[in-house]
Amino acid sequence: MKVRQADGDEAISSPIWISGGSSNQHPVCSITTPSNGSTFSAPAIITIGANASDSDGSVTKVEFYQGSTKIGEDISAPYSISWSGVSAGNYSLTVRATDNAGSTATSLPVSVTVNARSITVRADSQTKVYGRSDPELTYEVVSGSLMGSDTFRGGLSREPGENVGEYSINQGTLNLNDNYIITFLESSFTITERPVTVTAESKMKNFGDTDPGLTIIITSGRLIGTDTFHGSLCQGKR
Ligand SMILES: [Ca+2]
Ligand SMILES: [Ca+2]
Repeated sequence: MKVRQADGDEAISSPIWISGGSSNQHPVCSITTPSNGSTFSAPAIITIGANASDSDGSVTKVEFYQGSTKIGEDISAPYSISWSGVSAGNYSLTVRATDNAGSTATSLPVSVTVNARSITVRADSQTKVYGRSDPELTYEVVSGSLMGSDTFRGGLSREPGENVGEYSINQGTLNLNDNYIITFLESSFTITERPVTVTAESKMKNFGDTDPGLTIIITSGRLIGTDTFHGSLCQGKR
């Protein structure tokens, strides 16, 4: 731009671009794919395609947005990007075209939904003998699958208790990232009776003496913690 100063000298500024000047037509653009309301499964790879044109010049770039966040651009037709690793959620997509004169235009938005993946996990049923330590609580995926390098976090837990009986195995802290909805199927944890073999010790007495105390010894297995035998032995004739 040339400027005449008060003293009559002329100065030349660096170039000034005037966006959307009256002589330049704005470009036009629209999203061609995905269609409005499309759904995907997380983590999604979404190909976004756009048309863009400029009636009195050329399109120099098309930028792709999710909300106000730019997710990519393409400088040559056909205009498209692959948006990958998209988490579950709702997104509003737009494209913005720029022409050779620096004028821009933004498309109408397209809404897409990325759904969390369904996965069903079932606890394996477990048993242990009374007094033993718990086996590892394991599970299996009975429907759905993990994507890529996704892994489970945390682990199962069971209803507390150490006596003989049946307890439930529940989800505990087992979890996945927000791209999944877990359905958990509980299973049972059974504590079984502990086998203990006892043998009465042989006793003798002389005729007329009082009976000696009858005693037992454990010949296989053992008692747990402070457990004791109840009741008493009876004597029979042999
Ligand atoms: Ca133009
Ligand atoms: Ca291209």
